[in-house]
Amino acid sequence: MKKKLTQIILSVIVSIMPFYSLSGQVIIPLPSQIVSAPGFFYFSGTTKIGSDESTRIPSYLQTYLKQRQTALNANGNANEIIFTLSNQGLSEGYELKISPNKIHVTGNDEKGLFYGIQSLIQFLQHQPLSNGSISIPCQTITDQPRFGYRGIMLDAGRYFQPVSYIKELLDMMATYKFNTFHWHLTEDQGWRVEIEKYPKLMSKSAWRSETVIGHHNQKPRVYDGEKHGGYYTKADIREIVAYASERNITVIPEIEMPGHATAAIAAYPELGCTGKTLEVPTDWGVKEDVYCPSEATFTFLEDVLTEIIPLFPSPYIHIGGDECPKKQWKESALAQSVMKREGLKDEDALQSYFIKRMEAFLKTKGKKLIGWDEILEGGLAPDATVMSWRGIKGGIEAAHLGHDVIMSPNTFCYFDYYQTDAPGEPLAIGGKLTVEKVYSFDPIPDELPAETHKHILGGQGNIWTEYISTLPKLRYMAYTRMLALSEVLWTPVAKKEFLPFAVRLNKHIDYWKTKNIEFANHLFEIKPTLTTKEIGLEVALTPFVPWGEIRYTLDGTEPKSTSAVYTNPLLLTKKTVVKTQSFVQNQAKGHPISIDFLPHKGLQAKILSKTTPSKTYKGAGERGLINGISGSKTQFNDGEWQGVTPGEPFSMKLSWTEKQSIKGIQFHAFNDPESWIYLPSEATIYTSQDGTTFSKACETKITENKDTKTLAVDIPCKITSQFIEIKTPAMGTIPVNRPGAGNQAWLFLDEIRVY
Ligand code: TNX
Repeated sequence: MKKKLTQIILSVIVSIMPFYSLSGQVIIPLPSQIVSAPGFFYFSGTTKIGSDESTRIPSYLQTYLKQRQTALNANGNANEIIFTLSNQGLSEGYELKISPNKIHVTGNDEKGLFYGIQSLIQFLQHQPLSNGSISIPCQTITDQPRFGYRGIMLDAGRYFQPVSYIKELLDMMATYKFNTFHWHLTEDQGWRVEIEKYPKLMSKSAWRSETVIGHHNQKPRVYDGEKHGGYYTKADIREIVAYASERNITVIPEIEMPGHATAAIAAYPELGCTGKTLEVPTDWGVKEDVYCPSEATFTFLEDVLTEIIPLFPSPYIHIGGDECPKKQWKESALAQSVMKREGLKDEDALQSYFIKRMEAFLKTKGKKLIGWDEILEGGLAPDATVMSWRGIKGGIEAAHLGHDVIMSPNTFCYFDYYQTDAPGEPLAIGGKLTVEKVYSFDPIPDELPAETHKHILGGQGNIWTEYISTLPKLRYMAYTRMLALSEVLWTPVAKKEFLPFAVRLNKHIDYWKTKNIEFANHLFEIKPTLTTKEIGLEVALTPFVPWGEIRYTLDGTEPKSTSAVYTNPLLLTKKTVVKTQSFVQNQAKGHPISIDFLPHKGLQAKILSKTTPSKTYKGAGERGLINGISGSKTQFNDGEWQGVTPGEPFSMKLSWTEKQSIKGIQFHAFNDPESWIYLPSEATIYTSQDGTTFSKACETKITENKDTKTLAVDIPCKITSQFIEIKTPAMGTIPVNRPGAGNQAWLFLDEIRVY
């Protein structure tokens, strides 16, 4: 009900003032508490910017505030902004008291003061300017973060980013109150940090001869023929760390081990298990060349960390630990002898031994270890902090074990995924993660008992860069979702509400555009809800955010400002293409979307039983597999595809009120080994006289087809029956040499057409 009301109020407000904020609220992340008061503070050229002795405000902020005044009224009100430190209250918290004559920013500590100023700056950026002054509505903001760890990770390994790009990212992070920059400095495709003891890391590992163009899965592969690389000198690193520190951001370096290490092994083959000469990889994916657990490797890594540690004041060092294929360890006499020597039962235990040794080393240097959730496999190092990326499972397990956790699940925090299914998006690694989904993230999952909550330090958004090689693309992929995550990590859960956030977000996106920083904006997209009715399919259209109106066509043409305005759900009874788009004041916004409805016998069937899909990939609901709409040809998390929980067979039983004469069944299966999704080996149709006892009617074997992302499986089957069942067996484990080897494969199904 509350949501409904907000929606109505919002649509009224936004239809009058389409792009303005709600009651003056402009700040992202939304503060914990705002108490409005009458009147305005007018910021102008005559506003006095003061500070009492006890405070320390970074000089660049003082400069910013002064600069902001230069274009403003030189004869404005005599008012002032003052800053103080209170030395009480939660760290990073602040109070911003805005009255007609004075703005008083009080920081609970220097960090709090910094964030108070960030909020003030947002007012100066987003409040309207009139008569040469910026009017800020009077109010008292009392604010503090929900989590102490608010991170963004940048992958410098896949592409080297110049220092200036990183500074922009750090500026954005500071504006939106992130306090940790996780810097992924080593990868298969490039080593990015100067280590004096090992010069070949800079001369060889930091460079690759060329890079694959387009998506890694595309065959045949095409390469750009251009040498790519670079590394940060120690001076660069000191510069970044200092720049970050001035913005209340701690930099955590990541030196990956034992996997994702091909670039280093290419320079020093003795670090690998095979001794083979390698080149720095020019394509993506998980590589088999990993560090061998030899003493030479440990010496190398300890030497590297010994040079790294003095550069980074952070209490943590990230050692990676993810995606380490064990094939070479299985085949290596040395690795096997270490296992024997240490009494380790398998290669997972060997990885655990590896990480524990590194943790012990880091401890001698006064540093704590963080690793990706694979470090749970084979046993966690005693004081390790776990960064949960394969969903939240690893985080939950680690918190139960009493370890600290940073939640960074790919399902909510991967900014390299697509942001929409709409066509026209720049190339991304795959998947789909909308800004709304990021916003819905809660780093403390319901299933975690209260006493373990203290172990969830916070969350982190990850910018993996296989497909992000330029600054404009980084902005497009990361910034919009980063703002959503900022609110997840800062704002109290009870205050989080997507629509009001979206209104503020749109304003911020528009503001940055004026500074030539282009964010992605999918806020004008339309979400269809499909409901099967007795005589067809009902299509309800909801705008992502209720701005302007939705227009549509049913004749396959693109919607125009004169096309029909959508008011009520559409009932489709025959093959139809619905095309629809948002319009604000007759201007088309966002992208058009298209719904292709193709009816079949399944639409009128009753579902007798059906395997419950996985919680994460529910598809389009109970009838989603027989709703006349096929899933996307390129993305499995488009809301149509259903993921079957790994390890379970799939079955769906349908019945009709009378016998049907059926010629066959066709269904789609997704095929994306990079994402651990495989085709089923076979599919079988059963029929029944009574809906209880089913017997086999037809079956088909499916052979793997590596080149298509989706496969339409056709099972011709002439039957006359009132009841049918379609079944596929449980999927097996992922073979070695494939991403996710050893895990159970996923099956993704969509439209099961009964014809
Ligand atoms: C998995 S997340 C990886 C990265 C890739 C990323 C792409 C993690 C610890 N490993 O190496 O870049 O997926 O989304």
